[in-house]
Formats: sequence, C-alpha cells, structure tokens
Amino acid sequence: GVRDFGSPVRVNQLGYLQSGPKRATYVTDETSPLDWRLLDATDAVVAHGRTMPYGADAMSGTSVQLIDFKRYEGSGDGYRLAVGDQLSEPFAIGNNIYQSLSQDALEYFYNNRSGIPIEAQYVGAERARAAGHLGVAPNKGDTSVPCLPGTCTYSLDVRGGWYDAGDHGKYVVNGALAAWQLLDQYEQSGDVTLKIPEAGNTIPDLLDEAKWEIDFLLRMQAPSGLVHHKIHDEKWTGLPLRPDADPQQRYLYPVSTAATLNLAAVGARCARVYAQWDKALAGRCLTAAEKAWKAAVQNPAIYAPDGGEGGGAYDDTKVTDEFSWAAAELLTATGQQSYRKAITTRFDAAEGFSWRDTGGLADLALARVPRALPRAEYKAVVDRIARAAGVYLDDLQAQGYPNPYLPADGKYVWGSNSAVANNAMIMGLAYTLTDRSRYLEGALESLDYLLGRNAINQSYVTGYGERDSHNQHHRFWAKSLDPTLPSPAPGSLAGGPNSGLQDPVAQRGLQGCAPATCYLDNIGSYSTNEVAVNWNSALAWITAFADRQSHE
Ligand code: G3I
Ligand code: 9MR
Repeated sequence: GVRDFGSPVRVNQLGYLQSGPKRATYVTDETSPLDWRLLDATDAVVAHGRTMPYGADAMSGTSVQLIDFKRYEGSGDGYRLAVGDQLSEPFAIGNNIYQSLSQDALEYFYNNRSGIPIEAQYVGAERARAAGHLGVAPNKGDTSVPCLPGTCTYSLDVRGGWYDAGDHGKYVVNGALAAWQLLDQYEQSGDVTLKIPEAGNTIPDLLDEAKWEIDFLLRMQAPSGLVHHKIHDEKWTGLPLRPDADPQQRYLYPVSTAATLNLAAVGARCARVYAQWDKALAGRCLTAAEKAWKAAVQNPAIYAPDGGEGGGAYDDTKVTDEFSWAAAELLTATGQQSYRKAITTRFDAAEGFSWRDTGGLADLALARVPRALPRAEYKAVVDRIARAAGVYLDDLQAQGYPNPYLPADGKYVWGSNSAVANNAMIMGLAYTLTDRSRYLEGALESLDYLLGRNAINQSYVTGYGERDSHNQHHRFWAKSLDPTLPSPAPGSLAGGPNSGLQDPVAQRGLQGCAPATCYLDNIGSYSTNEVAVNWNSALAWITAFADRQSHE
C-alpha cells in the first residue's frame, strides 16, 4: 500500500536554535507561493510569511516548497508550522535544545560496553544488564579468544570495548573510527558530563568513554605488531539475545593492514590527547602506534576479505588511505618529519570519510596541530577543508530536504545518516577554521534533516521528536520482539535510508523506494535501521558542536 508519512509540513522535530537557521519543507505539487503561519503552544500566530517554490526533489521523488522563519526571535516549546490546515509536528525554539541530545548521543557508548555490568544507577533499571563476554557461562568469553582455526596458534585477552552495533561483534576499523571521532570531539568542543562509572575521576568523562574502546583496540594487537581485524561469534545469533546469554564460540579473525593502520592512527591521536590527562595511557598508545606503523610498512597488503559468517566483513582492499591517515596522526603526535612523505591523501568532498575511506582524515588530523607543518602547508589544509565544506553546502542547498549528503550515483548507502552527520562535521570544522558563518549555518541545518525535516517525516534519533526511530536492530534493545526487554536508549541514531535493500524486511517493504525514503523503523531491517558505534560518534560530534556554538 501507499506509505503514510504524516504531515506534509516537515520540521526539525526537536527544534531550532534561537540563534540558528530556521527552515522547513512543505510537500506539495502547488507551484506558486503559499501562506505559512508559525503557531506557539497556545495556537497564537506569532509569525507568518510566504513559502518559496522549489520543485521536484530528486532524492525523495516528491515536489516541495521551502519555508524560512528565521526572523522569528522568540523561544519556547510546542511551536507548530502550518500551511492551510496542515500542521507540522511540534518543536521547540531555544538555545539549549542540543544539550541533552549531545549527552545522550555519548551515553550510547556506555550502554553498549562489553565486559562490564551496565548499572541501573547510570542507565535506569530497564536498560541495566549483566556484563557480557567475560567468560561466565553460557558466554565463551573474550578473556581468552583463540584465532579462527588454522590462522594462528595463540589466544588473546580482548575483553572490553563496545559492541559494534545490534550484534555482539567487535571490529577494529570502525571501532577505531568511533574512538577517534570522540577524541576529535573532545579537541573541538571539550568535555560532556556523563553518567558513567568513571565520572568524578580526574579525567574528562568523554576521554574516559573513549578509553574503554582504546584499551580494547590495544588488546587486539598481535605480538608481531599487526592487529586482528575483528573478534566475533562463529555464527550469527538470532534476536533478541542479551550479551551475557550469547553461547557462541568467538574467534579472533586474521590480522589486516587496515586494522593495523587504524590502531596506528588512533593510537597516535590517543598519545597526543591523553598526554595531559593520563601519561601511562598516552605512552602505551604511542608505543603501540609506532609498532603498528612499522608492522604495516612491512606487511602493506594484508586485506580483510568480504563475506564470512557470524560477523560483519568490514572488507577493504585499498589501504593507501589508511597509510596516509596514520602517517598524519603520527606526524602530529611526534613531530617526526619522516612521516610527511607518507601523507598522500587530501580531503575529497566526493569521497567524504567512513570506516572504509579514511584518506580525508589525514587533513582532519593536520588541521588540529598547526605547528606540525610549515605555515603555507597548514593554510593549504585549511583551504581544502573549507573547499570541501563549500561542496557540502552546495549539496545541502541543492536539495528540497537540505542536507549535505548527495551521492553522485543517486543511491543512498548503508548508514547514510552517518554520511549526513560526517559531512556536517566538515562544515562545522570549516567554520571553526575560517570563521565563515555560512558553514556554521550549513552544519546546523544538516541536523534538521536527521531530526525530521526529511522525505519520510522521521526523526532518526530515539527519544527526540514526535516520530522518532525506536525499533532499531539490536539484540538487547529489542522491546518490539520481547516486551520485557528495553527499547533503544535515547540518543541512538538509526543507519537511515539505504537504496541497497540488503535485508529481507527492507526487500519486502521498500521495493521501488526513492533513495531518501528507503527506510523502515522495524527491528528486522538491519540494512536501514541498525545502530552502530561509528554512526553515534558522528551524531555525538555534531550535536556537541551545535550545543557549543549556541552558547558562544
Ligand atoms: O565503498 C563503496 C563505494 O566506493 C561505493 O561508491 C558505494 C556505493 O554503493 O558503496 C561503498 O561500499 C559500501 C560500504 O558499506 C562502504 O560504505 C557498501 O555498498 C555497503 O554495502 C557497505 O555497508 C556496510 C555494511 O556493514 C555491509 O557490509 C556498512 O558500511 C557498515 O556500517 C555495516 O556494518 C555492520 C557490520 O557489518 C555488522 N555489524 C553491524 C554494522 C552496522 O549495520
Ligand atoms: O544482526 C546482524 C546485524 O548486526 C548485521 O548488520 C547484519 C548484516 O551483516 O546481519 C545481522 O544478522 C542476520 C544475518 O545477517 C542473517 N541471519 C539473521 C541475522 C539476524 O537478523
């Protein structure tokens, strides 16, 4: 049947910063301007104006008009936009709207920690659970994990870290990217107060959370210096399943050059960021990073394969980009000029960055440490990031549901929401580096898309917005399969529309979908509706940025 997306007036269902852009989208075949009204919580009209015709929006397959209500300067809750008798979902206007979201986006990580009990005092009784994978039956445990038979003869203690997503695997490449993004968030926006066991120690809470993953990543390094690509169950388990009830045998999967270089990169970032907070960790990180770098140089082409059973592949057969990123992080951490010649990639807007494409991260590393490069070269780094931000801003402004993700092949990828957030991050960073306010506007307007101003009137963040995603694919947050289990924690970002329809639920329900509509808030649709650490780290970065900007 025809899908019902509710009101044609599409807004950021969380709300708008008082000091930020305030725009909305109206779905209509009408081509001439129409009247819009802004209503406050008492239904009084507090602003009005005319819509701006836009036309057909390629990614959504619908025609729209745009609404700009920036000149309204009030604040409060329960606003709605109206066109004729069509009312939007309610939203707030104020400068604190991103505060609790930016905290929740980070609490996601504690909730998904492996190897530690998740306690009610931090997450509430409903989401508390026993520690997973410490070797207590029926878990086989991550405290002594053998290699996949025939691939090596040792076992490693790889306890801890975060579960990847809705599954119980732990994968180095995207785990490292997530930890890296938390460290970069710290450098960009400072700390966020968290409800975690380490709160109150001498280290910023955000760095405590990142350390939980970094300790795991360090454990994944083999004696050779190479790093195991991943550790996961022998076979896929079903849903629902609590982590501590997983009975599967788990294996260490073979080392890869990509995983090794991810440890080199995040290890170097760790050494630099923790230097003033935790000298012991900073030292361990640098030693591991340098050892990993040398091992990767000697083994430059060990690729993780596609396919396999029981866990994600995270396959990658091009690692020139990982070499370049690691070299840039090592240069900024050590000042050793020898790393400069190994930096071979630049930020490329069309590629962006992801767990697979890390070439752009070299420029992001260099941007953090001006003194690591001669002045003219540092300026070139800033120019490249600004140019990429300019491309994302153009992509955003070209769309009826403005957002900075506009794939050249016209197909949305698995985890498209993380591409939106990561491209927004580039605009946020460009604003910081250049002080050009159009990049700030673009970064902030991108959040509107994630929070409801989109083709399906969906807030992709649990607990934020009237029509929020709350059935993400997760083995413990599986209330829609078992009412005694919890729903996803607030602040959990769904992967988002994916043209690939790579799961049976999407294949049944989304045939022929326009790219930006290929999404179902159904727990079975892992290719459109999973959560993942490297997606929530993107959400955390951009919401912390938005929160910080609104207070400056
Ligand atoms: O790299 C190519 C790019 O060159 C091309 O232009 C583009 C267009 O199709 O595709 C890109 O490859 C995609 C790749 O991700 C990198 O973005 C693949 O199509 C896409 O299928 C692949 O999806 C990954 C998915 O696993 C399937 O392997 C997601 O990024 C990744 O987030 C997801 O991760 C899963 C784990 O396997 C298991 N745990 C849960 C986790 C989240 O769903
Ligand atoms: O639950 C798994 C999810 O985390 C992965 O992203 C996804 C793709 O690799 O696979 C899911 O596991 C399913 C498996 O692929 C096929 N059998 C059913 C599993 C649970 O839905």
